[in-house]
Amino acid sequence: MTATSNPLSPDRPTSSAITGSNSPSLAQLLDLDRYALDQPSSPGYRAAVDQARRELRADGCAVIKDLVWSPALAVLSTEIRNRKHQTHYSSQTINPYFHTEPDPDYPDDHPVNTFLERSSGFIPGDAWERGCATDVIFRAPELSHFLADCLEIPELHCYADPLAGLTSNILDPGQQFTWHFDTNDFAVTVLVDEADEGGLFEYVPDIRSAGDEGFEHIAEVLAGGRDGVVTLDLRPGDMQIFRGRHSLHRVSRVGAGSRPRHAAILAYTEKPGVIGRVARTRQLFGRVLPEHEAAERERVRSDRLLD
Ligand SMILES: O=C(O)CCC(=O)C(=O)O
Ligand SMILES: [Fe+2]
Repeated sequence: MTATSNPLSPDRPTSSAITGSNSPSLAQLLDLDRYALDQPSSPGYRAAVDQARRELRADGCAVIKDLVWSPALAVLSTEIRNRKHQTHYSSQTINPYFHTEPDPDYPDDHPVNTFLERSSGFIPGDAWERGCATDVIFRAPELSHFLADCLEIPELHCYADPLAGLTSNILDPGQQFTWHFDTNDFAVTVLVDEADEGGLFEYVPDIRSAGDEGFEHIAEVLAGGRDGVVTLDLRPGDMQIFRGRHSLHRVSRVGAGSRPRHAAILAYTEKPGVIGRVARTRQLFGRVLPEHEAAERERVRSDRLLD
């Protein structure tokens, strides 16, 4: 089907043109005029990469403002709403390291033994069919190439995990994703629907480093301290690249009377073919697939070979 154009701006797509096409093109979804992801040798591309690198070097967080066209944003929002019944919600109390059980080796008021509420849900990877708008963005080689450039790594591959590769993080009214560190080196998020009360992404840049756990400062933040806390100005359509291994972060509680907050989370790995661990997959999605079981058996086998 041919895409109809937007009467206000002939080169830009309309939501109905995007929804009507079997599989939208990247140009229908992302503002390639501004960011030129499809022309890596252009000055526009270089400028975007340089800016993101500066932001990532400064505090581990870069925002690509308005990367998603606004008509495309409406399509992404509809795709999330249409799949929302497949959300796996879970409510747990976790420490910043994603553990749920106390550790008697540490005092009771230590971050390791401080458990706060994570109540949110994920729409899993197998809810998105190939070629839907969210999936087109996730799998676009132009985007993974751009992200690798921003992160200053040679190449990126879509996380091959069938549940955790492409997800949407759902925070309904009253829910929060409390303070934590990520286990991945970086995360890529597109805010699709913002809350009108709460639901803000907050982080404390480099609160820990490879040589220093930063427990004292972490304890202060967990107790409600605001020292060093940055609230990100993230708007629907923005893409965030975030290094969450060293920066404590959270999504603050969405107000009881607010609209829900929906974000698309695009996961990439430096090596191809990576599949997540069984235990973590169950924690986040409440189930595992045969691929997870097979990868776990493979790990055991290769571990034995290495011994
Ligand atoms: O929804 C977000 O913006 C990110 C949530 C988060 O920190 C995570 O999924 O690890
Ligand atoms: Fe996180």
